[in-house]
Amino acid sequence: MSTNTTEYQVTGMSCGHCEAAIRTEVFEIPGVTDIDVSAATGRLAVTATQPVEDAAVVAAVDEAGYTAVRS
Ligand SMILES: [Cu+2]
Repeated sequence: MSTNTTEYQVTGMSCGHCEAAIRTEVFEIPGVTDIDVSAATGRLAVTATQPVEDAAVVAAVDEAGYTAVRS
């Protein structure tokens, strides 16, 4: 099974709670199997079984209260 990983830069995160909020929202996107997110660097990597729309990730991060930009 092939996977697709896309990376984003997130602004506004400050702690583990922020990371958890983003994980919760992004995991709701169909096909997402792994999320690597760091409040320290702002990096968000989303791995999925199928290509994920950037807009879906941006919307999920927005739902959590932060802003993501494809990097
Ligand atoms: Cu926080």
